[in-house]
Parts: sequence; C-alpha cells; structure tokens
Amino acid sequence: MDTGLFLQSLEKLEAQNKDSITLYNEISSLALKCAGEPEPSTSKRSAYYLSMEFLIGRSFFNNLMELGVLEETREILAKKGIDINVFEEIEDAALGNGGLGRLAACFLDSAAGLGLPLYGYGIRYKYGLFKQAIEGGFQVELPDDWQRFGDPWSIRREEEKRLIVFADMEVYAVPYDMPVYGKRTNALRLFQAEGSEQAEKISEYLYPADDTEEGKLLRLRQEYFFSAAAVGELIEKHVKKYGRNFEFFPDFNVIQLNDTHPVLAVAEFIRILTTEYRVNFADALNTAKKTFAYTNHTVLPEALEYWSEPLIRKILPEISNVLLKIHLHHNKELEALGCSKDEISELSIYSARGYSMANLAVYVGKAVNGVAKLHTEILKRDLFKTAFKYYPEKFQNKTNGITQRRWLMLCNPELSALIDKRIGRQWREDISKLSSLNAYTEGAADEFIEIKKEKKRQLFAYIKQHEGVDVPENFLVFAQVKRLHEYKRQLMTAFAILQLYNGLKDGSIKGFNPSLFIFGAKSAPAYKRAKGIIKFINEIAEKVNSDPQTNGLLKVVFVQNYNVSYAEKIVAGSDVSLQVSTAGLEASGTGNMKFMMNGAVTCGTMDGANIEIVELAGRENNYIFGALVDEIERLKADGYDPNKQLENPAIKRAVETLVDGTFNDGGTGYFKELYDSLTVGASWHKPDNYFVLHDLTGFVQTLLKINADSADKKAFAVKQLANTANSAQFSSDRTIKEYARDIWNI
Ligand code: 26V
Repeated sequence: MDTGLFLQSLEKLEAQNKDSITLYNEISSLALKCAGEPEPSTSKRSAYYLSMEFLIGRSFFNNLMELGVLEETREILAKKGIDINVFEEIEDAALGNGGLGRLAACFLDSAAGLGLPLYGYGIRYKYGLFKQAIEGGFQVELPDDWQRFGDPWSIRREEEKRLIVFADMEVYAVPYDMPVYGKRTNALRLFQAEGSEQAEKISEYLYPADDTEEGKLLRLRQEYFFSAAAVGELIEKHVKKYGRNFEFFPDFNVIQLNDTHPVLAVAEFIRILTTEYRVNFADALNTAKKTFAYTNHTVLPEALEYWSEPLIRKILPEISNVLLKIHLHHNKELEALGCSKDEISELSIYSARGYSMANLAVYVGKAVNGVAKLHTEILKRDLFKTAFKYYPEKFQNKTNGITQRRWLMLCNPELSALIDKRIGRQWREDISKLSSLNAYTEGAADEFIEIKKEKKRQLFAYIKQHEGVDVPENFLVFAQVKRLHEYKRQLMTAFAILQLYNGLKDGSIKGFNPSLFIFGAKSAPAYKRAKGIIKFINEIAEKVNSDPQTNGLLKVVFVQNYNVSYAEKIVAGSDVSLQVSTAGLEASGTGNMKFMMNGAVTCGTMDGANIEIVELAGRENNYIFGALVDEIERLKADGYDPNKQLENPAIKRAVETLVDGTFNDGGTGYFKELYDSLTVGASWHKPDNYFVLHDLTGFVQTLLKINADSADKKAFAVKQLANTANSAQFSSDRTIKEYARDIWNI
C-alpha cells in the first residue's frame, strides 16, 4: 500500500456536496489503486478454494483496517466534517447463506494475513441472499441488489473471460477480482455469467429455489459454471507455463472443494485432460486424486447432493460420460479392495438416486475433512463409515475458525485496546499470544465490565433505531443468531422464554435479573416451519414486551435482516451465546466462536465446536446442558415419546400456546403444523425429531442459573474474559495453518 499517496489524495479529496455513496466509491477506488494489484503467487504451490458462497459482508471498514489506514481515514474525514460511520449504510455483499459462506470469507482473510497463496473462486451473484423485513411478525423477502451502491472493490477482467459450454447454450464466465489484503494481497475471483438473457440468469441469484425441475437445472448450471471456469483457467495457466506435463499439475495446484457444490470440477478436470489434451483416463483420474480435497459441512441427509443422470446428460453430456467412467473405475477398485456388494452399493458414485456428489468427493479427494472434532468423528463413524474403513488415511479434522481481524479488532476496538494494555500488541500479529490474557481475567474484570456496557449501549442504540425496541442498559443479553433451522432449535428458546415469562407472572421465579433475548435469523423462503417459528417468536416478543408486569425484567427482540454487519454489533454486545442445536447435528458452528472471542459465555449443548470451546475455556466458565450424542442415539433406538414431556405442566403450557389461541398465526396454519411436528410427527419424521421437548427443562434451568450467576458482576465478567483469553484456538489463522500444513502443503 502506498499509504503516503492514499492519505495525501484523501486530504485533497473534495467532499463537499457529495453524498455518502459517491464518497464511498471515490475513497474505495482510491484505496484500491494505492494498494496495488493482487499478487501472483511466488511459492511453488498455490491453493484454490472453490465455493458457491463467500459471505464477505461490508468491505469498506475491513479493507481500510487491513491496509492500515482506517484510523487516519476516520480523522481526515472528520476534519472535513464527515462521520465515517455514514458508510454503514453501504450494503453488505451477502453472497452466502450462513456459516459455510462466512467461513470461506474468514479463510481468505486469514490466508492473506498469514501471507499464504490462497485464491477464492465463486459466483458473482447479481442478487445476494434476500433482504429480510418483518411485517406483522412474518418474514418478507426483498431482493438484495448489493451492487446498486457500485462495487468499487472489484476489478473486472474482461480479457480473461472464458466460454462455458452447455449442450443448449454457451455462456461467458467473466472474472471479477476482489483483492484480499493482509501480509500479501490475494484475490477472490467471482465469475459473472454473460451472453444471452438466459445465460445471465446463471449468476442472477444465490440459491434459487430448487424444488422445481427448472430450479434444479439452474442450480446445476451454476455449479458447473463456476467450477468449469475455475478448473479451465488453472489448466490453461499450467499448460502455458509448463506445457502438457499434467503429472506435475498437483505440484503447483491444490483445489479445496467447499462442500459438494463444486464437485463437478473433478469431472470437468478429467474431461479437459482426456478430451482436449488426450491424456488417458486413468492418468487423468490419478492427477485429479492428487489435486482435489473435500470438506464436508453437514451430516443432515436432506442437505447431501445427488444429481439425476438424465438432468446432467441433458445439459452436460460429456460430463455425464466422465462421471459414468469414474463410477465404473471406482467400482472396480472397490472390488479389488474386497468390498462386499452392500459396501459397494453404499459407496457407489452412481445409484438409483443419481450421482452422489459426496461419494465422488470422498473417492477422488486426497483428503476429506470435517469441521470440528465431533463432526469428523461422526463422519468416520456414521456418514462415511465404509469409506473410512477403506481409505482411513484420507480423513482429517480441521476445526473451523473465525478471523480475529473482523471479529475482534474491527468490531470491538474497545476490547482490543484492553488486551493491548494488558499483554501488549503482539497478539495482533500472532493470535496464539492472546492466551497471556489468562493472567488478567481477575485484574481486568472491572475494565471489561465497562467495555461490555459500552458495546451494549452501541448495540441497543442500533436496535432502537432499526427495530424500534427500547432496552435499558442494565439488561443481560442472550443472543441466538444464525440461519433458522429446526435442528438449531430456535423453537426451544421460544418455549424457554415462555416458561420464564410464565414463572415471572405467577411469581414462581424470584430474584430474576433483567434479561433480553435477541434473535436474528433468515428462513429459506420455502421452509414453512422455519417461517412459522419466526412468526411464533415475534408473537411472543409482542406479548412479553407489552406486558407492564414483566417488561422491566424480560424482553425479546427479533432483529430484521440479520447479516454480517449486524453480527459485528451483536457478538460484541452480548453476554450469553445461545448454541443449542440437537447434539450431533451442528457440524461446527462459527457464531459460537465469535461470541466467545468477544467475551460471552456459551449456553449450549455438547455439539460441534461448543465441545472444544468448553474444553479450552473451561466448563466452569460456560453453561452446558442437554442430551449428548449417545443419549440422542439411545433415545432414537428406544423410541422417544415427546408426549411424555407434555405431562410436565410448565412444558405443556408453553407448547400449547401454539394451539390454544394465545397466539395468532394469521390463518397460515403455521402454529398447528409446528405443534403437530412435535406431537405426532409427519410422514418423513417422528414427533419432535430434534428433541426440543427433551432438552427444554434442562435449558430453562440453565438459563436461570446463568441469570442468577450474572448477579455477581465481577465473577461473571471473569468467566466472560476467560472465554476471550482462550479463544486463540478458534482463530481461522490456526485453521488455515492446519490446512496449509496437512492438506495443501503450501
Ligand atoms: C443445507 C441445507 C439445505 C437443504 C435443507 C436443509 C439444509 C440444512 C443444512 C444445510 C447446510 C449445508 C452446509 C452448511 O452450511 N454447513 C454449515 O457449515 C458451517 C461451516 O463449516 C458450520 O459451522 C455449520 O455448523 C454448518 O451447518
């Protein structure tokens, strides 16, 4: 970065009579110019991260921070009479749904921060994840036209566009590079589809509904589109530099598949080698096996991808041929390994359900990793049990992480300054140093309390402005912010709040400290139950917040349009992080890590990375409840009957509000359906599939325990600070170092 040039030019910048969007674009463009182009890799091997989603959030503040000019920019603008915070109106780039996409963004940040050559490849969606409004308690989806403010952080590479060929159309993939700043400048390369009107549809929307034939086809086109563009480009670069010596390709390139969405890259790779360069199939497959690695992000069966053969054949006949060849080759290999018939059909890439992207990824991937210790164990024990039997050497764990630059330094400069004061600034370069803070959890507690108060003030002001809800400063803050899904059990939190409310009203709960529950979540547009849960929470919020008998003690707010920027405020201003998924189902979670780093205690189940969080920060500094994985498995085997739980009057009272007229779902039938899902089940699942009622009582008791413990402000702050002090392990710097060492060899 030419800092001098940037600051000089900024001083000279004419700011009068310009609106904030114009200024935003001018300052960003200036920074981009002064920072210089993304650097080509100087190390032998580079890693490429293929992902359908990159949830980068707002670039402006983060990039200026990474470039080391955020504070100076703030000051220069202030002299001109401009508050830098006006740029908070600039939209987030929400090119992702949740954890998987945000993880990809954190990884890019960490690799650049560590000076490692990692490049992202994805899709430049015209519309990111929908913007959510809450109207009458219901989720309303609005298009997210994120580029309407301009896109000053992207560089269009017209000359590097590639033609992607489908049987029925040809599409240009035009790269846009977003620089990723750190110790070195890497790039996120997003492809935009251009050509005919039909072609452009490919990069129009993130995750188009895939419940129609048309939607599925579009999704398949998206997956192939960016995978083929990425792989085509890497092969072309290799040939230009090293000729057709593809056996050396893996010496220079490693491709990480972020879940199965980019797995067609494998088939495209083999297609190009065998048809365009006449490499024989077995050699091409062998090269692929040394090039690709696969990360699994969920064990939920409904999220595992299968592509029907006729669908693939219809638009990608050559890919279909390659897939069939891989499948046959694989089967032969399995026979040679001595697999039984059943094992072969289990591992098969092709079956009656179509092509299994996961089986293909496991077969070709040189490494297969889960995203937290428990998750990886479940992969080995359950989902990929047989594959693990035959290819144990492939399986690895890589516990997720988050970048401390955005999730601590940027969103919580106050806490960062406290850390500087106590342990010096080295942690900013080497996050492992953060553990020295353990010596000051007592000594710095008072100061921490003041900082938490300030972060709450900031959060409450924002909530007041955006949701119109007033929260007094003394409230303890519980937050559950994440995608809306039954397995994450926002519904359980809703019932727990009702139990607290009932207890406060009938006087059975005494000495309760004022508490706020924050929810933030988007539901997939077609996911009826999730939408019902949003409405239910909003009905509860309305009742609780308007009850003068209790609203000095208990408040509930569902924030609209939860996104990266909102998250930055919520993680810094909360006291308690709610991570209450059914054990075994949350692969890792990464929100849990953000809260921990900002000094919130975790109230959660033994699931995903929660296990590692309490292992490191101490069980005594967190609040664990609920059934363990084994117990869930036993309950399933023994026949769990949630109706027994309804014999408990407190549970019954909370649950029956779904059907007893207490709340109104506006005639949608949402609430009755939720009630039925818990009590009678549906054709595709048993009642209370996620054990909400089973864990509810323990959850309420734990919430009350936290509430009581929080009365001793100092002791509680010590617990919170212990979480910050032990959070270095959850930096994505650590995760990226592990990928670089164990999988990428960069
Ligand atoms: C996708 C779908 C789509 C169909 C309906 C049900 C369903 C449920 C879950 C998913 C998620 C797919 C992958 C994913 O986003 N996994 C998340 O990855 C994060 C980063 O590794 C991890 O922290 C989260 O625990 C995991 O849910």
